Amino acid sequence: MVNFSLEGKVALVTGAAYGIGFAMAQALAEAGAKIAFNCRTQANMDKALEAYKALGIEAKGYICDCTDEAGVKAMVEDISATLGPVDILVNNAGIIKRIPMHEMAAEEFRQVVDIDLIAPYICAKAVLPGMMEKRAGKIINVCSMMSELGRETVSAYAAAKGGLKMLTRNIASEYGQYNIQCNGIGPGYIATPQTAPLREPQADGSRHPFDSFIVAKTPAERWGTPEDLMGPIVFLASSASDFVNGHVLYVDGGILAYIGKQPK
Ligand code: NAP
Ligand code: GCO
Repeated sequence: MVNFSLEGKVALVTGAAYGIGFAMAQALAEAGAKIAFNCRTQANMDKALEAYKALGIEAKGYICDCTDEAGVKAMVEDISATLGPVDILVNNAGIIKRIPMHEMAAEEFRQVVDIDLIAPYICAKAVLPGMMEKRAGKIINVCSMMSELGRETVSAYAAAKGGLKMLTRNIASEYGQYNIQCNGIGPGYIATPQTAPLREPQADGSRHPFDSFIVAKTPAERWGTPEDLMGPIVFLASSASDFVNGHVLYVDGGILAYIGKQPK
């Protein structure tokens, strides 16, 4: 029988105070996993803990910047000591800076790569020893349309998310022998705080041009919601996907398959 249950598993979802990470953590909890998550501010932590509690989820929260290798190591050690070794890591934490590349300071480019690519490496490195010892583990990296496509102003983000796709494939290649599966999940355009600037109504009340552009580029003719990621993440975190490795599961309403709505 296909098993989607996560009973007895410990999941760490990075950046899961809100947005896509919160929804994925909720899904993993509903499938039976114990949840740990991190974010960078006490204010977001407090709000997140309230939100998890309202859903009946006893999430364990950590104030930890995913780029801080010592902090991540300490967080993973504390999770192991209190909840148990991490069975499932979802590298969700991420930022974007929308700046034309020729105007982007190298420091800004580095910050995006640091959080969106180096931090997933840091977090994966922290959980791998425990997974190798157990000879079982799931690492899921949150990729993007920009793992496959480019667009104006997101050079650093696309470089990082493209790199994250290849890091996913490399972890899968190097650690598959330990029964560790590493896959990516690639959301399309999802309505969260990260994309709010792309959906804000114009001063005259009309739709943001990018909002209309994305709806025209999506066969489903809508933006995705964080809830659209809940089923796919349970699949990738469960034994139902034990022979799926190095794959990026795109959850995009069909954007990558579609040339875009023809002008009328
Ligand atoms: P979001 O609403 O901006 O949330 C990002 C989360 O990451 C927040 O919880 C934030 O918490 C946390 N975070 C950021 N930097 C961090 C760091 N250095 N250490 C720890 N936590 C950090 O973004 P989202 O839309 O939910 O996106 C989540 C992930 O999905 C990101 O990797 C994003 O690139 C990816 N994605 C988003 C979309 C989309 O359309 N929304 C599509 C494809 C992929 P704090 O600020 O409190 O630390
Ligand atoms: C952008 C958006 C996208 C989404 C997502 C698409 O500015 O183009 O923020 O990058 O966040 O990554 O999959």
